[in-house]
Amino acid sequence: MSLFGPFACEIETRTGALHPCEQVLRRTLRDIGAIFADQEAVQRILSTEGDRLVYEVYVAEVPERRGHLPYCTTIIYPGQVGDEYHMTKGHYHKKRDRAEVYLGLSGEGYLLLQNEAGDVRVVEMKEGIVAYVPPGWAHRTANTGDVPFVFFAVYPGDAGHDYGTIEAVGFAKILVAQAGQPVLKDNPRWCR
Ligand code: PAN
Ligand code: ZN
Repeated sequence: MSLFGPFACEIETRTGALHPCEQVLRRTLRDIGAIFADQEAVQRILSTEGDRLVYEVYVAEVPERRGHLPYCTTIIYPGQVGDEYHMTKGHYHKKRDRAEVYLGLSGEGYLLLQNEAGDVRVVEMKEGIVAYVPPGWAHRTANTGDVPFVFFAVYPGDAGHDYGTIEAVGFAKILVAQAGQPVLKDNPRWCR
């Protein structure tokens, strides 16, 4: 079904399910293990517990082209890899001057942002918090709570996604649990 005219979708705010949607992306630890700082923990989990679902994205049926505003929901399941919280891969927009808006729907987490000068910012998120991702800032989210962290995102249709830059250099900071609280630390694997 192609919905190029006006239409509405429904979001189940606890689970993040979006109906109707174009596709559901599922990211498991086996797929995205390389993003975590503690690679021994990744291997230990995979060999003792097996693979696990880290996050899902429900993508609305909106064309990814100029003039449209594609949107999606992201659900990050609670959990840690070593001390580091479950998180998304993170990306820049291919067109660096394209911004994005996130709206927290349920659970709690942090938005981590980093620009190409290596400056890092964090925004704490929960239900009802609207976070702005300005042009030129890479962005990643982490679940710091015990239940799924769900948020809505909307971005310009011609933004594009550049995952390669973050895959290559990572983020300068990581979000880890210390005595049960989220703490921002230098990323030992950051290459710059
Ligand atoms: C978000 C993200 C989503 C998943 O919709 O795409 O949270 O994160 P990754 O794309 O980094 O895997 C967004 O920022 N879109 O532009
Ligand atoms: Zn984005």
